[in-house]
Amino acid sequence: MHGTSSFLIVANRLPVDRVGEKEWRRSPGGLVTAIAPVMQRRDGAWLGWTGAAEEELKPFDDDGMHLIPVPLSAMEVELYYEGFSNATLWPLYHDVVATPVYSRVLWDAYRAVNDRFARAAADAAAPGAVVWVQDYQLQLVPAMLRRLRPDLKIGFFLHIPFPPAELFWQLPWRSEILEGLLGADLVGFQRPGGASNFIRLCRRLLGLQYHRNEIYVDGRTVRTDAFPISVDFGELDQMVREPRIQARAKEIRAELGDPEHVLLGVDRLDYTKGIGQRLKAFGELLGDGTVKPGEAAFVQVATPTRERVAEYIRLRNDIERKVGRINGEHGMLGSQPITYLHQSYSKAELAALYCAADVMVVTPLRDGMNLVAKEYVACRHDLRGALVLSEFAGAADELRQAFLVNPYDIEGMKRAMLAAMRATPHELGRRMRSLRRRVATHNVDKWASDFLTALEEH
Ligand code: ADQ
Repeated sequence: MHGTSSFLIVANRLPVDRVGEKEWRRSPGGLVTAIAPVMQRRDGAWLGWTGAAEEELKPFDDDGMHLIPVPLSAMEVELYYEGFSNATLWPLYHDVVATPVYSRVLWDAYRAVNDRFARAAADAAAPGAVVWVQDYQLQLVPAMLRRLRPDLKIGFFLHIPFPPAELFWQLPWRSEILEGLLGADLVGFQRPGGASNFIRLCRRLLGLQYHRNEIYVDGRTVRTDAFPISVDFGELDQMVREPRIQARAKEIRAELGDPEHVLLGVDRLDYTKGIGQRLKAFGELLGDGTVKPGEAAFVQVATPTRERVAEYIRLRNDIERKVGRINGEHGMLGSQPITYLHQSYSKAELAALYCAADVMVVTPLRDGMNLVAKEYVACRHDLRGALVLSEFAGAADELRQAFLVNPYDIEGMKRAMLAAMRATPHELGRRMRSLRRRVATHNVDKWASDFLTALEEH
């Protein structure tokens, strides 16, 4: 018996968060917004975990979407999610900026959970359905699903970087992961470099033949390409024109003591985001007197994330110590150079923060894309504001008019932050106009439709 969904998204998490006992709210994020219309047009469904362990829920409808929960036990959350996904794959795929954990117990759990997702997808999909599998937690699903349902059209998109062969080689289960991905008809990456790393590995590790961006495996052709993800430019551009957002932005500046320059960082509290490096650079600008206390305020919003994984506990302590030290050395009664907020905010509050910030500081050590950089650009129709952006973010391929920096180079970061603070309105306008042109024409709708068109034409 096959299911009835002719379009299926398979992701680690469902696109809704629980509010209260029985209520759900659509999770923020462009992916859902971009996919929702396709789901409604095609009788689509979304398959994923609810975010709570040991919970068995029947499929349900919410916000016009058909949602199919996949249960995880508490042990699986620890071994598959916190373990293999976030303590093995996440650091390995981000240039080993933290040391990956290689453990057979974690791998076994990853394989078992991927198998459960594949079976659930096989049950839900209508004959010949299009199935789009998302991200690093589910890399074995394409091949597992193909074995169960060879009639399906299967796409896979990796939201994080795909590492160079020299790093991927470390993984004890490197062939299994590649074979898992090769079950898809189309394997999408954020950057062209991800696709070429993948092709190179398929050739060297599995001895497969390829031509340009097509790999030949078991008499099938697997296509691979780059599809840089983006944001809902129109929605953000509209939102920041609302008087309430502009008023809130003014209020934020006033609360900060109306400094000449407001600098802003917005990230999940993750060691790949380069938060410590940017705070160090800002602290040194204060320390060497280049920036006077009271002249500039740095707001760092860091959303809590993966709080039970050891590296994240270490990172939180490290950042909080750094903030304390800089504020202790350079603060004054009633005014501190860094405002650190370990909290999540609504879309509207984030938009107001973006509008209040003269300099947006986005300095990951490695990042698949980085949506925060694109959100900032989408919010600056006033053509003011400067974006300081790491060369190691996928977004740097497109946002060439940002103040590009190497986050490992503290002197270079100080220079870039200073240049951004001192730039003339004319220069800022020129840069922002070009950045906005890019994000407006390459928004999240284009990302989703480019991927799905390529998959369906395959
Ligand atoms: P992330 O690593 O989560 O995403 P990012 O692309 O910046 O990184 O997306 C973060 C999202 O969370 C943004 O939409 C941002 O607005 C939101 N956010 C951040 N801090 C917040 C806060 N305090 N309160 C509320 N919302 C907050 C992964 C990859 C990226 C890739 C995306 C999408 O690591 O490289 O760009 O997926 O593919």
